[in-house]
Amino acid sequence: MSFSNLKATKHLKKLAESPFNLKELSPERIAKFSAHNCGYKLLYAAERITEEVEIALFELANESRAHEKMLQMQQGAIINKIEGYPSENREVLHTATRDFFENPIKNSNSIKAASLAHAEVEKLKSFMKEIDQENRFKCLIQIGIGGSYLGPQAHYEALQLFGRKDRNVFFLANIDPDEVVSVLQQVDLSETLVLVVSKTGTTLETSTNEALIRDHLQRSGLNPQEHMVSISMPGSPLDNPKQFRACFHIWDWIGGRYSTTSMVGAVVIAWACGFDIFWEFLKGANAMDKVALQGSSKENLPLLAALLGIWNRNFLGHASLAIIPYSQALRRFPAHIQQLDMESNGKHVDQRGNLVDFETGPIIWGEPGTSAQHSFFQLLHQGSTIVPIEFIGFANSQVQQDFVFKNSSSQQKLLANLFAQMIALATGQSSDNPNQQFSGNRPSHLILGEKLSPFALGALLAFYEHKIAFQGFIWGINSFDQEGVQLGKKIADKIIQLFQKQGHYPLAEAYLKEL
Ligand code: G6Q
Repeated sequence: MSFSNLKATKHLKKLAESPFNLKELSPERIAKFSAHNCGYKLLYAAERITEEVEIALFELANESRAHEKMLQMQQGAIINKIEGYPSENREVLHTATRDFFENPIKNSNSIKAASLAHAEVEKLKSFMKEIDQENRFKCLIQIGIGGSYLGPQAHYEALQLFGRKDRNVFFLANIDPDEVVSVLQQVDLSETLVLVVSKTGTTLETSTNEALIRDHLQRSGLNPQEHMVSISMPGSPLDNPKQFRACFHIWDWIGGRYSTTSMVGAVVIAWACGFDIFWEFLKGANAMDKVALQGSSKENLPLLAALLGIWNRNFLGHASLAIIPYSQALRRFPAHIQQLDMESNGKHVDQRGNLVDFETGPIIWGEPGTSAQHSFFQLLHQGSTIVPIEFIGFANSQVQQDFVFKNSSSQQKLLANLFAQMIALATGQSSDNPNQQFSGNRPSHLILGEKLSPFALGALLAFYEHKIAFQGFIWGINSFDQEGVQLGKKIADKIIQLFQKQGHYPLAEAYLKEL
């Protein structure tokens, strides 16, 4: 049954006519609307819900069989499909890339996938030993775009403080020639390892940048094969040991944006931070995968977050969602979640190909706090559009080296600001001066951890992956394809051909004439 026709949807619509007034925020409410699991607390008293809404949201999850679909996903059912139409028709098994710890999922598809993924991890371990013994490479350039860039970059940066100080990482994603120049200016190619990451091995930006770097290596008198490593699907143009000193694999059952825990993110993290850090990161992701299977209760944190998001999107009508980590290490995390969410749930048909008659994924964006407070928070407090916020915070700093100034530490100041924002947005302020009035009732919640360890980062990544998947299950859409990016690519290919034919800047008119 479609999302719009579910009994719980109708009930929630009624309840949304009088959402909770956040000006009544109280300590009891904060205690009541909180849940914890896997080292995280989800504090959601500043969402406009009541107990009745919470119960109805879980009814929605049950009616749409969200929990059952999560189990099917992790067991390797073919869920990346649109019934009755040509579609990717694949399993969605990114969880298998870390399912080698306690109680692995038992199903032939997932067991097979996990054993393939585990073999790659073992291969990585030996490769890292070899590279460490050589002690030659001081820089690494990761060439790749989209899912082969955003997740690896966000998570490498989040773990950078645990990394080796003598190793520098650069990412080359864009096809903009200035980016190539900028990276080349910062590295000595003779000391550089180059990872070429492309699941398909055919992406225009990545193939172009690979060719440019290969050419520079050759022109510097170096042997590209000694410097380059590939990560792609078996049989792809990059899966070629004659051209790469090592070829790591991913498979079509791992979506690009869900590939951070596969070799796509593994090689750079293990090289920069050490294999053990990467292993802990995987363990954290796996622990949250298990939480997502825990059933339909608030301890299932990704499901709870999915439901809160649906409340804001479908029942309170908020079109946008800001992700604000109070952690500088997570500076690129919102960009990764932006792709993860918008490419997964920015869909207009359901899994049977019918146009949906309800809203799907919101517009996702964000930057770290407190910097964001000095930028766009004005609009969040007093603008004419209400933007719900997901805050991310940690009780302790990442490396526990804090600084006391004026009787409080920097970490305390950071957290104080986070809590202050949540309270100000929720409760607002009345004033005789209209310009200093804050309407309040601007919803948010907080996912709060102890410290951003590699384990906690893995758990946070999986928390978002599963939150997004749960929303897709409840909406009945396919969160795992990305047809929406194809049309622009096709047109760009034709315009490139026009460049080749005409040798000068082709106007849009020239393209439109050829149509
Ligand atoms: C992610 C998308 C997309 C993809 C890039 C790069 O889910 O599919 O962002 O990751 O287009 O693709 P390749 O890894 O195949 O180069």
